[in-house]
Amino acid sequence: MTEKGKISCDECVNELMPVARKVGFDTAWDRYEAQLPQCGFGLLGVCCKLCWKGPCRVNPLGDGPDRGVCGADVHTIVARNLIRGIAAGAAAHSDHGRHIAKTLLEISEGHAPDYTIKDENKLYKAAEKVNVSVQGKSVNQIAKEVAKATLEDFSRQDEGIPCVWLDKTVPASRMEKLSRAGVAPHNIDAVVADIMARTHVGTDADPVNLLLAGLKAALADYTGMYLATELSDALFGTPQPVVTAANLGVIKENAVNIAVNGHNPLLSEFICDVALELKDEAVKAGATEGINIIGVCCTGNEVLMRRGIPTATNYLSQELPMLTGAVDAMVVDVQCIMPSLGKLQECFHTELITTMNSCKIPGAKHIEFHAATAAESARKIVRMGIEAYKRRDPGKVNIPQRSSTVAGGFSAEAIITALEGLDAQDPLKPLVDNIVNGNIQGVTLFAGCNTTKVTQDMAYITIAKELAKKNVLLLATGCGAGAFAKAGLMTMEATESFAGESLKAVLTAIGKAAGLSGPLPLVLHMGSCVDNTRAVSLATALANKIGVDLDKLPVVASAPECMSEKAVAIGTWAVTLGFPTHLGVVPQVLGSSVVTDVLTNKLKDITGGYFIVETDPTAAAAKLYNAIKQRRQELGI
Ligand code: XCC
Repeated sequence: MTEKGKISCDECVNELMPVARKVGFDTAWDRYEAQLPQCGFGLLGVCCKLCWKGPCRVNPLGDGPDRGVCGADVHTIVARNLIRGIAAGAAAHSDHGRHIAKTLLEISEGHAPDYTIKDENKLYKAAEKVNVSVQGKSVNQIAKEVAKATLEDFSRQDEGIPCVWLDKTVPASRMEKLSRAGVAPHNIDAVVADIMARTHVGTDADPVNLLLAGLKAALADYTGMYLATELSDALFGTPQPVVTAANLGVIKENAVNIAVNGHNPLLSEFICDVALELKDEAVKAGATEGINIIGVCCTGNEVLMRRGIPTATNYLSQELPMLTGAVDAMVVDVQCIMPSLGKLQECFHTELITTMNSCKIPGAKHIEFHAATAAESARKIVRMGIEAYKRRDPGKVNIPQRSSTVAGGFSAEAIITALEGLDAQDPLKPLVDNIVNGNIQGVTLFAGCNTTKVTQDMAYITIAKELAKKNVLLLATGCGAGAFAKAGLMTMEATESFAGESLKAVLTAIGKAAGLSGPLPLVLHMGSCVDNTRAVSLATALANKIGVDLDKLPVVASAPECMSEKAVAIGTWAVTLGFPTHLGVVPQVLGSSVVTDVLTNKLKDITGGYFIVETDPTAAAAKLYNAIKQRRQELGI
């Protein structure tokens, strides 16, 4: 149980816990409880198991051995553990990006006939970023050259040339700073491999040198994310504002419910298409409302942003949709998928279907996804859902009737389009003007996960309300966006209720100019975790417009429930790009005073960014606001 005793702010969780008990299933919260007390050495980051002479544990309080068998001290151990996490995060995000880039290449070569390039303008924008001229070339030819230029960010051997998707997406002054510090990656894969190599036993022992390699890997993570988002937009469309719903009430009793879970839109897009195509088969099976696709975690965010597919829940409560007894299939791709789902599906009729070679789960059926046969796989999966529906036990159906309206789809482009309503010639001007005059004090990007260590979603909601009151513009991605969506904070009503007066006035002016019936939502949904780079693209546009570097902007980031290695990588690049970045969960580094000092203090001198660690949400909001105020002061506004 978390300190305050409440496991989640999401009432659906409380409602379905008795069902979990009834079917004899331990949820993530139960499993957390069973782990307590968690290992104190692990929490401090001082346990080293990089070689089989270990595991070695160093007591940072000086009570016991102060070195591992090889002689590594606590600083080396903590730094090595941390940067291995960053490398894993970078590997995960960039593998997603590589998959998208390779699919673009396959499409351009005619090997993925089911796909089309839905947003040619976005492809042209990508071409400009990777220095591909579009003059006189066919869309296919451009796609091919963009894909190849992008894949060079995974293969370039010249260490003097930085990754193009980093170089062209941050202000020139930031790029200079990164290059000077020697942390600009030339090749995503090489940088990840470098971390594995330098953390091998008996290699890099200097904590600062290790951390610098970590910053480089974090920027490789950024690069992989950026290209994943931009090329996904080219393939599937750039999100535009869309209204949908969130929470378990989106599951329909009279429909074949198919949940998409994970991160990658390559297959889920087809599942959505095929759901429409096979509606009659579902109706024939008795599902009068046809096929209902629902999202979980970030695959959910992807299809919410582009198609308005409702979201069922975020990471920590991903076991809940199955517990309703009304999910007929859950299709998963990669990352943040709980292995427990394999066990849980045994209690229900649900088909759990894995689709990627790198992600198989005992208990699941595997239908391997290939770009060449995407629609065929999607049809097979949807038909499995229809068959499972016929086996659904109505006696086990238990759908909490709770859902909130969500206005999502706020890509950077969508925000700019909305601003064009106020100034068609210079859409960023109204935003800059309102930041300068203080109507908008600053911007906070909420990112990151859920964790059992705190009350699910609570810190997100508390910090957002505190900052909104103080006229801070709020953006969100990933499971943070899921928290706000479920809590009804992505609505115009939330703006009316919780925004400070001047923020409300600005959001209303933009909303009205954009043809909405009221203000923009209190929290703008920018997408999945890979889409955090959408916020950077907006920040970079702002910085370039004002003529300053990113570390001068009153822009901060917050990850109140960070958990995954991807979140560690994201937090690290946010700091490397110059943003004050809040962590609401204590990072596993406190065992080393050197590493802690670099991350929360010394890094400021190199990148301008720093970590703020604060587990109390109200205090965190105050610290984030102070960071914004300080930036404003330094800018003289
Ligand atoms: Fe995973 Fe993206 Fe974290 Fe959620 S936020 S728990 S990484 S699903 Ni990205």
